[in-house]
Amino acid sequence: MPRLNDQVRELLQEYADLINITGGDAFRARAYEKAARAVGGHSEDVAGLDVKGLQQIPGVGKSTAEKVAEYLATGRIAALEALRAEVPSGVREMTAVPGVGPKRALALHRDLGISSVDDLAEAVRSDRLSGVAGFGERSGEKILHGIELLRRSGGRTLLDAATELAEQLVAALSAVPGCTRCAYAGSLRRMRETVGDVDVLATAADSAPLMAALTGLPYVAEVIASGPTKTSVRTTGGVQVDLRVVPEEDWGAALVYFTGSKAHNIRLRTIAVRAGLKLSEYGLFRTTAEGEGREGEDGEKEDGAKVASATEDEVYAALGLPWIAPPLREDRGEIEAALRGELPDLVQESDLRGDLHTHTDLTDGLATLEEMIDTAAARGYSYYAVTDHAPDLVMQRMTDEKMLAQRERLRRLADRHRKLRLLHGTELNIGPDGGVDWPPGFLAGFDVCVASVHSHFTADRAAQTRRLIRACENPHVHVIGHLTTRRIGRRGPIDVDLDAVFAAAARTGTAIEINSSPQRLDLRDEDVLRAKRHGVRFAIDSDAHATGQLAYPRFGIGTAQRGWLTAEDVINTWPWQRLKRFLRKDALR
Ligand code: DGT
Ligand code: CA
Ligand code: CA
Ligand code: ZN
Repeated sequence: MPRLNDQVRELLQEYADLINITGGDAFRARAYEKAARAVGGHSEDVAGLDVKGLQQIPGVGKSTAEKVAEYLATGRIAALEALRAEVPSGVREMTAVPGVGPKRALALHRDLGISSVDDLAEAVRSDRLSGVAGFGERSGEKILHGIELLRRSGGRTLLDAATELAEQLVAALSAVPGCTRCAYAGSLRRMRETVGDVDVLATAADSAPLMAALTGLPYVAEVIASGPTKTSVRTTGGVQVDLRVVPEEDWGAALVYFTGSKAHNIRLRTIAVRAGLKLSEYGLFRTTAEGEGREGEDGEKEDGAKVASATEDEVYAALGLPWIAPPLREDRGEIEAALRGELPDLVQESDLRGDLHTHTDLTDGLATLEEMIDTAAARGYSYYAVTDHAPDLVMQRMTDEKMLAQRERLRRLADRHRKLRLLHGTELNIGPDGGVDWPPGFLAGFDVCVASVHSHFTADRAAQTRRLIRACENPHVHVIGHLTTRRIGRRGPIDVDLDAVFAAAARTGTAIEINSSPQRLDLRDEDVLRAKRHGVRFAIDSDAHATGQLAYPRFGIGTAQRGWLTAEDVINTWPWQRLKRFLRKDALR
């Protein structure tokens, strides 16, 4: 839950935006905007303040104070609700797209019926904006770029874009003469679902050629700071990159330090101090009570004796710990587990034997059945499920006939793919009451059924919980797809009692998906940890809608590792015979 002041700031900002969008007094809008910032930045919690007290905050006038007081007392602001009713929330999101703004957003909504950022992108791509007043020839391009920037918003970048950038950087810097080692660190190495910036670490005797190579890259738009040990730049895509160059002998200590997380590092330093050592990005050193050595940053004396620094293994070992995999380095119990010798044997991408959630051009995929299957075969899988959308997702126009014809076509392809077991499946829609698209007789014809929520996102907690538990209890539902339906940076999760759903999934032998699409990564890491405690099994799937997306599981694997999963927890690492037994849902028979 955000701080109350931040909640109030958001509401006032929204109110200001809505005034602008609806063509209200620009002066008033600006006053609310200013008040929003004032409340957000105010050091005292607004919770304890009355109208008078609120007005003491510089920039907060009487009518703002009254609205805030109303919110504190009732949990809502009537005037805001009234404006919200006039403007779809998607239109407000559109105003945030650079190059659109309130007036244009409203015009697009009124004249073209565009009511979300997604609609807007679609309209640009299908050329619906050309000829509309105020939109010149290059506007479309600018808007698409603006949408991309917005989607990175909150300053954070999605994992696929960050990974691609980091791999390019590492390749470019590794090729610089004198560079002996180069890798990315930070939250990206820990496989967090989004990254704030990309941290790259390199070793060289002379850092200058590496720094010059970075600032000279064609996709570097701005040099934020540059020095002998650290250079920061911003790419044309808006992502910040921090490059640090250290002597080769300090690689391990620097890699531990810059991989983080900060919380993990703090725990390591505490362990070091207790052992009479000092850990920094330069190495692990012995400290002496009143030594002669040079003074460290925090005033402790070092006697100069370096205990470890060349490799991560060496640094952890000197602290009495085994090497800890980066996705675990969040101070979520990994230090304790390491001390007990109980670190999990994390699931790896190479453990995956198949993909259980994929689409073709029969519904909203871009590639044909044959193309998807050929790509899956090239990945070396031993089984592969095609799971196109079921009929209740009306825009996909699925019919029984189309589904059965696809099954025939898939069965015929089996001859061409003797090493790859082809599974015919579907992605069912979990209805508001937990029912799914087809009757049991038809469902029984599928090898595997994923069931997902694609509608009624705003149902209340009790209803969402009930519908998902009922889906788990369906003997034909094997996997719950993208359980919370969130889209990172664009749509929040549904309100659901996850523990109740996890318990039902464990009890009924229903797997929960880790949807590997970098836009979803649903379940997220901390919920994976929780689900595992309930004894839930997982499926790490691509939800691919194109051949290239069959590579997405590398991101889902990151989330699974951050959730401490082992191969045993993940049904699509199992040999086919074992998976086949799981798909019978014996618990319900
Ligand atoms: P991000 O970029 O927000 O997704 O997250 P990180 O973890 O990549 O954070 P970043 O880029 O600020 O710093 C990279 C690593 O450097 C971080 O994980 C741990 C280390 N680090 C940075 N600042 C500090 C600090 O003040 N204390 C400690 N112990 N470590 C730090
Ligand atoms: Ca970072
Ligand atoms: Ca950084
Ligand atoms: Zn889906």
